[in-house]
Amino acid sequence: MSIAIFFDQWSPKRWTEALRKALPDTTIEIYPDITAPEEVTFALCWKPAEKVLVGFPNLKVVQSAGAGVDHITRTQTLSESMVLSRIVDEQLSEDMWEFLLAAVMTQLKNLPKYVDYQRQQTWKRQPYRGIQNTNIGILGLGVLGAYVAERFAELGFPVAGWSNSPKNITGVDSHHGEAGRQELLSRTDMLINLLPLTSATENILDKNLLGTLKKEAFLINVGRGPHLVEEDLIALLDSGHLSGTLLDVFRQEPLPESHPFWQHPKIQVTPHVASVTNIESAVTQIADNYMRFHDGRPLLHTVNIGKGY
Ligand code: NDP
Ligand code: OXD
Repeated sequence: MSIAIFFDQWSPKRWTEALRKALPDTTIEIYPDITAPEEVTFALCWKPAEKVLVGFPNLKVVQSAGAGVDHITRTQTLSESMVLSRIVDEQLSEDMWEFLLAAVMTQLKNLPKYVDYQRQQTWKRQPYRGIQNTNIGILGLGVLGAYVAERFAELGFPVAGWSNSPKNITGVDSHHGEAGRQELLSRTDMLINLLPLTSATENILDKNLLGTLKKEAFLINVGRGPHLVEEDLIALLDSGHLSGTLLDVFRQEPLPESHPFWQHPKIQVTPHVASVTNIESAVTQIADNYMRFHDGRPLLHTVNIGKGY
């Protein structure tokens, strides 16, 4: 039994050191330097190369190094007998909350606009919004969405959320289904996308959905790049529908130099930093999951492979 690490974009160095410390008796290798592929039973992945896992006939557990699993489900063929697991970490929820709070408050008080005005030496007041009259809509009320929804509600924002199944979250209006989504969108001033990327949610942020929002609404996408139909967003922004958007995730990361998002006056770009996995706490979870697998106990934070999240 051994663990193999498949990281196509992140450096595996600190992860490998931490994992070797946590599991000193376990063989841990980094792809492509795997000495015995048939010994690999547990794969730790972040954006693994397309179909790379087929070369490991005895693989039983595929562990995402982050909260999302789309980088695995969209590139690998997982058998029904495999277990897919992900990171769920309180600090990840807290960091997401802090990022979204900063994004929303900055927007409410027009701070990006004043940065532009300063560059033009323009003294001009803008009308601003307060917390009580800013409706927040959140797509996805899972571990992250539910957490941030409750925090926004505690601050006094009117908050509504949308998920597959109804939720009971203090201070949050729960919606589900097509009609529920329409109702949420038509009232929303700030739309936050925290859905996982699955076949059901790909391209969900299109002209129909975004067009249902109020004219002055603002979009924050911290889910995944392929949720968004980029041409639809640009067309809506250019036509004066939507006041702007903050995008943290993209179809191609890093965002290519020539991409129109970089220069668009209504688009703010952040480099996939809304909430970054903490290596130490992630490795503690991963080592725990490995020992659970080793001892035949149920794993933590497993994902329904059929549903894709
Ligand atoms: P969860 O799996 O815990 O939650 C997913 C939520 O989405 C659930 O409420 C689920 O509904 C809902 N959902 C899924 N599919 C649909 C659908 N078709 N229609 C309506 N609702 C749906 O995920 P997390 O909250 O942990 O994470 C969400 C995503 O955030 C991750 O997948 C990742 O893409 C992104 N992320 C981004 C980061 C960043 O830095 N930008 C950092 C970490 C994560 P139900 O509860 O009813 O099943
Ligand atoms: C994650 C992410 O899924 O960083 O953890 O986006």
